[in-house]
Amino acid sequence: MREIEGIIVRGIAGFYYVDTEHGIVECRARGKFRKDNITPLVGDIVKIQLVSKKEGYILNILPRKNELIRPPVANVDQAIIVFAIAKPEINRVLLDKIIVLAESNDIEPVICINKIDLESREKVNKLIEIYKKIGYKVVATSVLTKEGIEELKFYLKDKVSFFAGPSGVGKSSLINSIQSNIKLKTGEVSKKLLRGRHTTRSVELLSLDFGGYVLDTPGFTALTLDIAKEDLRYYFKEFLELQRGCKFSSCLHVNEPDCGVIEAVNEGLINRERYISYLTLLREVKEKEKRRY
Ligand SMILES: Nc1nc2c(ncn2[C@@H]2O[C@H](COP(=O)(O)OP(=O)(O)OP(=O)(O)O)[C@@H](O)[C@H]2O)c(=O)[nH]1
Ligand SMILES: [Mg+2]
Ligand SMILES: [Zn+2]
Repeated sequence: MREIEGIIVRGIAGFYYVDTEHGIVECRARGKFRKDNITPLVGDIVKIQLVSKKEGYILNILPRKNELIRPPVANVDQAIIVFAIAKPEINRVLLDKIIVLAESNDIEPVICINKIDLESREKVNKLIEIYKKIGYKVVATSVLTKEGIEELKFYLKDKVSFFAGPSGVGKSSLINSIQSNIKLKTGEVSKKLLRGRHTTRSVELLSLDFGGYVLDTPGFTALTLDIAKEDLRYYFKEFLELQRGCKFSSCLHVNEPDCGVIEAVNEGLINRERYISYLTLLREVKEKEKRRY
């Protein structure tokens, strides 16, 4: 019987659906990795043994590049961090928090500002320039006018990407607009709260015609950062150079004397909102550490 390689795109009740050169193969897990207590994850590259054209079993899981808990997925290359320019209003602290989460998991962030049809180009540009200047990939999109969709496709090509962001920002709508055979459920933004109605649930990698996979995720309201307070500063990319100017190498850039980061904020070299996000997240991380003892 033939052994082939593929990627797990979906798992339900002990069955794993593996995308291979011969199409999707339904597999059970039977390999020695079961003894090691490793559970196959969506995104895992696996060796499978075919027992028929469309059925087989997983023999081996190849080493993972990374592994996320929520959503449970392995080998993610990049996070498409989606926020809307309006409806719902953008939350900059949450945006910066998701960037930190991605960076700390070795996942490249790509920032996608959606619903640009709802605001002036000026407001959109002002926002995206802040992140472009730091060195992030940024794409401004509208599902309505199709602006930016080709650029988004360019970023998705040949990569495993997951879409993250609050509910109602248009993650599922964006994925639908990328490829006509994908028809994810999308929801109306609730008029009362301007909050979406969590329309996305299952963990499934969707295969793109032009190469690559995407994973839709449900929007969230709360996210916890599991990093040490001393490490947070390293995930704000634009601080890296400037914090060498701090008097103390242990400087957390809060109120220490001769702080290169605070100076840079005052000189306009670091965006003030980004610095406020840093302070807010630092407080959050400190609180969390305190509760641990
Ligand atoms: N004006 C405008 N509306 C959009 C755009 N993209 C999505 N929407 C609308 O925003 C609402 C929410 O879209 P969804 O795609 O369901 O949002 P989501 O991020 O997947 O939400 P969850 O699955 O709840 O996390 C829907 O009513 C969409 O039609 C856009 O570019 N412009
Ligand atoms: Mg959705
Ligand atoms: Zn400092």
